[in-house]
Amino acid sequence: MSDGELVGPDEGVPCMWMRGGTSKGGYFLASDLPADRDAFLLRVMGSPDPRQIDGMGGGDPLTSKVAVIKRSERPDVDVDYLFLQVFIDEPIVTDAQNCGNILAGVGPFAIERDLIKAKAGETEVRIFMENTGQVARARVSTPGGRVTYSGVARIDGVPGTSAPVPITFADTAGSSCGALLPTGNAVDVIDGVECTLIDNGMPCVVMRAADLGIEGTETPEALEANAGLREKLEAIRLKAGPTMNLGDVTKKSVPKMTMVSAARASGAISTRTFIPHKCHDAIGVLGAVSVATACLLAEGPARDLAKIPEGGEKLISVEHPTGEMSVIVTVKDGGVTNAAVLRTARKLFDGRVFG
Ligand code: NQM
Repeated sequence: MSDGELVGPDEGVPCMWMRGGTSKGGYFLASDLPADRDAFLLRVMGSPDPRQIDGMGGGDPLTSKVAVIKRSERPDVDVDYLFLQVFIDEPIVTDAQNCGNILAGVGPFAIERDLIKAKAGETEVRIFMENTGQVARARVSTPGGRVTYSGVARIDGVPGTSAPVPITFADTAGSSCGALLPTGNAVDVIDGVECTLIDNGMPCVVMRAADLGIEGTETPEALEANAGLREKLEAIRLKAGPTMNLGDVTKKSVPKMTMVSAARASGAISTRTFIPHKCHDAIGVLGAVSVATACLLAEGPARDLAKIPEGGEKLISVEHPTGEMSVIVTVKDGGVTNAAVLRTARKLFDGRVFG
């Protein structure tokens, strides 16, 4: 263990590489990371470089992610999880956002590293998300007291099937912005575009696709090639950031920019999301929870377009470029109190990584 000491380039530190949901990254015990953590992680990922050729990152924000995990000292919590986004083309490592996809690997990793003991059958792991100060509960398949990654659960954006990792979130409103609607409004107009500035686990700007001049059915590649669209989104984002209590967001990966249109399949709403400079092939977990919550507001671009089921517990299917993400929300007194999603995870590699 390096335990906060500097680690030479030829020594390496213990690391597990995992797919968590539709993302992928390095999972570390906090005690294994060296004192120059951020510089080390940039070297591990191969940043800054668009191809990350000299590192483990895949040249995509969704494969340039890190989870730092330790046994928790908090009551009723098993482990603490810090998410770090390693930028690709700039020397930036930021904890300014959470990640609900990488979260899916945290429970299995914690059990594999003996931070908690598995039960026979299934093990619930209570995870304190340090980025936002909230707790998630993940259920990990542990037949015979060992983690298994094999199973029959399927999530869009990942080929094949794996063991299910159901995750429940409670009280995620205002996770980073201090309030569900940080400006106090369901609708704000920025650069002539009606926006819902919302944070139910992930700060998001929700806009009508049509107001940005797109259909909302385009591929991520087509949207990324649309320089005019990207400029408009970035201008709105830079203005939205400070009003969402996020300060200057020039060098931050939040807020996420989601353009909504009517569902095309049998879902509640269709989305295209910039995270914030690349268009997501799917949608982030907490991003989907925030967009699903925007669908339930009394007004706003998402509310106007969404098909909402009846009842206090609602399945909101958020369509995205590679399928859909089902978010089950519990609604009480007009507000969302709980959200649940199904994810899967897989151990890809366990060894030492060199930075
Ligand atoms: O919103 C991408 C992802 C994410 C974040 C992003 C995420 C979440 O797909 O909880 O999962 O929006 O940067 O991993």
